[in-house]
Amino acid sequence: MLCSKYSDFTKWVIYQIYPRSFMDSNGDGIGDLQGVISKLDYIKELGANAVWLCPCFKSPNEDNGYDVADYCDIMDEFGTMADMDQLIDELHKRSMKLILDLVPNHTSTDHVWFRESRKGKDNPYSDFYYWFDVPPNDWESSFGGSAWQYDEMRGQYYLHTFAVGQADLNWENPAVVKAMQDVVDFWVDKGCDGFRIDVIDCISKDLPNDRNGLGPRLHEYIRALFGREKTAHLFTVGEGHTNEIDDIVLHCAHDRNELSTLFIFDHMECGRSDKFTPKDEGLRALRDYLVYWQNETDKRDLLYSLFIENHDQPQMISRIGNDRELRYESATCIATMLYLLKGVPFIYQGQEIGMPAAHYDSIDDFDDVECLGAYRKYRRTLSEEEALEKVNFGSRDNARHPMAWDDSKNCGFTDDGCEPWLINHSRAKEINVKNDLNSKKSVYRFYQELLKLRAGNDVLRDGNVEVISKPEDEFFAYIRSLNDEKWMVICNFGKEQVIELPSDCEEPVLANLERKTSDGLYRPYECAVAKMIC
Ligand code: ISL
Ligand code: CA
Repeated sequence: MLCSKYSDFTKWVIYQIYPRSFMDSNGDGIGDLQGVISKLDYIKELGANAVWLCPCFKSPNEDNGYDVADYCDIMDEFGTMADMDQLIDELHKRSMKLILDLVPNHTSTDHVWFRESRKGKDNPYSDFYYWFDVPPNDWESSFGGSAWQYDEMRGQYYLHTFAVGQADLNWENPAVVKAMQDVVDFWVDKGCDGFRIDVIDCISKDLPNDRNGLGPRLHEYIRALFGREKTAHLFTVGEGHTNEIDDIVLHCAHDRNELSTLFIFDHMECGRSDKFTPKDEGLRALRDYLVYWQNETDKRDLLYSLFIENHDQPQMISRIGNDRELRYESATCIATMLYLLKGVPFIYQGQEIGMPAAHYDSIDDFDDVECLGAYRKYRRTLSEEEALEKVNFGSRDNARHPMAWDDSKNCGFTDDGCEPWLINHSRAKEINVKNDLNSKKSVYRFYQELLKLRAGNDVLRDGNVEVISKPEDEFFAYIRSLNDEKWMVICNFGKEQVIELPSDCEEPVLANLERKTSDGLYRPYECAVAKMIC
């Protein structure tokens, strides 16, 4: 049996960085690796001990790095391999881990594999991609339009599940499997500690048949990457799109030698009826998903990924919380709800200062390839104003604006004299790291306390979870227990109310508002964590 890989991962706290938007070190308006290095202490002091970097490999940036042109080289704008070596070194010096973003489903059409492949049917790369004389099905690209693109040079169609510049690799070809193993090994040799794997469940396809769930050889391919002696120690989190527990077991059960964990996405639908349409619901919706998945993963001893934000999602706080008057309360209450459950925490850049969604008045202020496609579609039936509302609500740009470090013109992300690659966050002057740290209601400091508590407390990390609030309650209360020790976590939703708890607790060691245990009144989004008197 290859892995003892699961036991320690609940001690990891992973901070996700979108490098393009995190910190610019050289005044060209684009975040870079030196920028990341300059902020490692900020991340460590928050309480994270691992960094997941979104793709930082050579890329023409049709989809911000998810179109990789060379997996073993660094994107020009982000720096050099020397910068990456230094970053790995600086992380390890701080006892922090590095998780890279592996994109195995597709390459950029600028990748040398594709450039060779399109030349004809008889070169070593000719079968690296899916080529057909006529599209064998009517699949649509996730970003709109047909998923099949005619290539003049080759005189055939190739598959692109995402943008036209992202050609799907043909994993049926053993040379593709080998090439991707080499990529993984290259980074493991450099000291990379784990991978987030982009759209992992897309890599096996059943062509020319229609898409019918997970491809037939998926597990074989995952094991080819991560079930080997060389890779068994890695932390691996797959970006999957299944919500079926049986599929998740097949990916993540201990004896499968596949992945450490999988992002499960259904709770990300909280507060919306589709990607671009809001739905009026609050923290209760999130609680229901969390309770369900805690039960399911616990029963099967699977590692659950605790996350509510990433670079593809408009901020959760704006959908289910109050991101105006009660922004601090909402942000800290949601964090408490989530991160004291069982699993491995992920924090997306800006979440730790309670950054909400942004808002703009012109489509010219948007960049995200997905939302521009959606805008064009909406404009066929909606007014400009209505279509803009849709895009403001659902655009992935929400999570991709430059990180707001202070309240200067370019919010400390880049020199004030230059243009950031994407417009500054519309609320950056008000909400930024500097203002947050100066505030009595600092979301960052609350996160610090929360993560410190979790780090030093086996019960809150690994203990059993017992939910004591009822489904109809407008609050969430759960007990974590291990051996004879018990801790209570109480999170009130949007309304003020008296919450009667079944047993006695000591004074809370963590709360987002000042409170006493004797007082049963909870204000909106108030939360508290206390040791129980057993
Ligand atoms: O972003 C989404 C919804 O808005 C998702 O459907 C997303 O497209 C899907 O989760 C795949 O995402 C990943 O691969 C894409 C890339 O654009 C995303 O940034 C990445 O997270 C293609 O590589
Ligand atoms: Ca730069």
